[in-house]
Amino acid sequence: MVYETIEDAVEGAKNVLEGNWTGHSTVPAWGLYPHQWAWDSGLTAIGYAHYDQGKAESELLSLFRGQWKNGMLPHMLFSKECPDYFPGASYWEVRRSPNAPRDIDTTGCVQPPVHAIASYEIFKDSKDTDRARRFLRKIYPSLCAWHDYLYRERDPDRDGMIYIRHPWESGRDNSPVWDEVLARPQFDRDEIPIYTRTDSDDWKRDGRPNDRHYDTYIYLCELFKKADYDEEEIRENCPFLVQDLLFNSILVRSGRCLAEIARAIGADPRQHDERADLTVFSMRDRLWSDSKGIFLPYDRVDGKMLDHHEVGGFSPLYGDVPTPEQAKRMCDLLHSKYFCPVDCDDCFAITSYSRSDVDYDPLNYWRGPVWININWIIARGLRGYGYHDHERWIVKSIRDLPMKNGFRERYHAETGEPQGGVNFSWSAALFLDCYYEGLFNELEDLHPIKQSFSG
Ligand code: 2M8
Repeated sequence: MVYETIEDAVEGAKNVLEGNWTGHSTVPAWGLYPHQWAWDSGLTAIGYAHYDQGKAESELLSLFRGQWKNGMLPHMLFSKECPDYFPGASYWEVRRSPNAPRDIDTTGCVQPPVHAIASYEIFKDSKDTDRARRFLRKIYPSLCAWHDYLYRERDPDRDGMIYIRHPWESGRDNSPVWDEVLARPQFDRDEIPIYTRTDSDDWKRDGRPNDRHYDTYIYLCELFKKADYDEEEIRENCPFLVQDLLFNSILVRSGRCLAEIARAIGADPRQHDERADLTVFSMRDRLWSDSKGIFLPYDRVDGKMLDHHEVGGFSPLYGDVPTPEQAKRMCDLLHSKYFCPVDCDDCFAITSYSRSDVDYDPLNYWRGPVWININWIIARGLRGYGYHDHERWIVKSIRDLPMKNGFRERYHAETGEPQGGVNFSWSAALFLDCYYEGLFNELEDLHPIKQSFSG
């Protein structure tokens, strides 16, 4: 055990965040991730919101310094202290776009839009409501511009479902769900620049994306650069355009929070709710697979669903997208040998990919391991549908995995062994969120849930 008591672990989680604090924001983990990442910052702010409103606000406000003129919130803001990171500021050449900020270096793609959710959590958790309202007034226009960008530039069909154009935008970089789309671009090695990976020199040992996938990530970035980051041109040429479930589900939940924020500051909430309604309608109508009992992402280039049992398929619970009947079927599948160890006797929560699939790999990044942030998202979704026992099993893992192994980036899906980045911010922050929400107090009478899904 790394932490003997909950109090020690709470202290430990705060120390992790303190250690990763740069003075205005928090890095995901030193070493592997020494810059500011957009959805990491949003999730980290949710942890700070419970005990340090100043840091929570600063985390988000400092992130929005990188917002582009067209509203795009880039997936990373680069610190000048770590110039050796690849692909770093000099690689992205974002100033090819007139929209990129001049005084701060960023990437040219995005990440799941958790930021209105985080802003609203800061308001809800605040003991100083006047201050929190001032914060909301300050950040509201930036949040609106961010959502406007997504609905304007990433939803050419105007059906409320936005596309992502790079696996990095999904937050689940090397999930097997992207494999067939990543295999699509045929290019020679000399079509992309010579580069050295800084994330790993042995991807197998470190459980990172393989070299071919990394080359394809860079190939896609080259395409963005050639288009000078013009979205219309990118859309015409990009072989990776996917309506992703996690991204759109978070967008719905964020849209609802944006509506709440508008209400709290006397602005008009209607557009936010209408957009969220449209996204929900389209996802339910177009992305549900009745045969699989789960939602599936849509590949806009080939015009078909990406047929996988992948953890993103459950994220619509978080956006309140499924009907109660759909939610029931998802829940049965969630609590089956595919995603969760039988009977939850020693549950390590939801794996990132189905355990019965040939591409499942409990050691490799988004191809199997358990992630705290995804489990937190699904647990919140389950709560909304009244699946309290299922939620509690997940919360138990969010408590037990770090107490046993420390606040790590991810955990082995079957043994709970820690993997990847050490002292990882969102694992610490979301542990703190569950603690302060009192969720760890509700775990005493936890019984195995009978599986109703035979698979
Ligand atoms: C991972 O992504 C970065 C690239 O953005 C990487 O692999 O180097 C993902 O897990 C992503 O979801 C996360 O935001 C980032 C930082 O924690 O790391």
